[in-house]
Order: sequence, then structure tokens, then C-alpha cells
Amino acid sequence: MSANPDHPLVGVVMGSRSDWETMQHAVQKLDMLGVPHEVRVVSAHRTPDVLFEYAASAAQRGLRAIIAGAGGAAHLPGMLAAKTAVPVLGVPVQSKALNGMDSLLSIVQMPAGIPVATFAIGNAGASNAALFAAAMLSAERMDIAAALAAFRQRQTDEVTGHDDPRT
Ligand code: RP5
Repeated sequence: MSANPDHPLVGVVMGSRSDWETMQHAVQKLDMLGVPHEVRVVSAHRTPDVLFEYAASAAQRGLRAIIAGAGGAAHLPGMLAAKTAVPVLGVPVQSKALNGMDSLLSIVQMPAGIPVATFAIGNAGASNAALFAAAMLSAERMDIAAALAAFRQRQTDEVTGHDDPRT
């Protein structure tokens, strides 16, 4: 566990400011669960040196997971994973040209040896990446474990409390 409970444990990065519409859903979940995080635009294509520095310093800065969203030829998650052992959770952003299939396949089809945990295309993937990161941190942060359990219970209650779809 980190000495300072407020320093970022999760990095949320994205290839472009245009990815924020999707990646804000990850940040909303981290906020809701009280997971300390940071948010950056880091482009594999436009700022490769920033990408390398971000990944190379991630572990020593205390990051326990990196949620990386990118669209199109989505190299960002794989390149981050190549430069750090901190787990990388990849979010395929829904591209205009190919509806995110390009993003998904770019992220999920990593050759054996450098894993990227890959989530669904778009908003659902961004939300679930954050929930997954919170689950990863739950063993060492009981406050995050409790917040995650409470969220899941609320979600269950919303279904069971409104289980007649006609009302
Ligand atoms: C990728 O290219 C980004 O992740 C983004 O999804 C896509 C388009 O970027 P912009 O042209 O909108 O900046 O690198």
C-alpha cells in the first residue's frame, strides 16, 4: 500500500483529447469509488517520448494500474505495457470510420509475452476498466473494497426493486 493514501494509484491516459468523451466514464467510476487517480493525454503517435517517460516512471510513482484508451490504430495500451510491468487495462475507443473494431483488434491482439487486459468498445469498456482497477486494489484498500461492494449492491437493488418492466 502507498504511504500517502491520496497519491494516484491509477493512471487514466488517452491518445487524444477527443477520447475524453469515452474515458470520462472511467474517471467518473474512480471518483465514485474513491480511487486516487491522475488523468493525462499521452499519444503513441504524436508524443512517443512522453509515452515512454510515463510508462518508465509509472511503477516508481506508485501507480498500480494504467487505464489506457485509444482509437483507430490504437498502439497506446500495448506500447505502455511494453515499457512497464504495471498492469495496463486497454479501452478501445469507438472510432468513426470502423465503429471501434479497429481499436478493439489493435488492443486485444497482443502477441504472447506483453499482456494488455482489453475491455469492451466505448463507454462500457471505460466504466468496466475502472471497476476492474478498483477490484485489483480491493485486497489492500478496504475503503475501495467497501465502495465497490456498495456500488454492486446498489446496482442489484435497482434491478430487483424495478423487476416489472411494465412499470
Ligand atoms: C488516436 O487517434 C486517439 O486515441 C483517438 O481515438 C484517435 C483520433 O484522434 P484525434 O484525431 O481525434 O486527435 O490516437
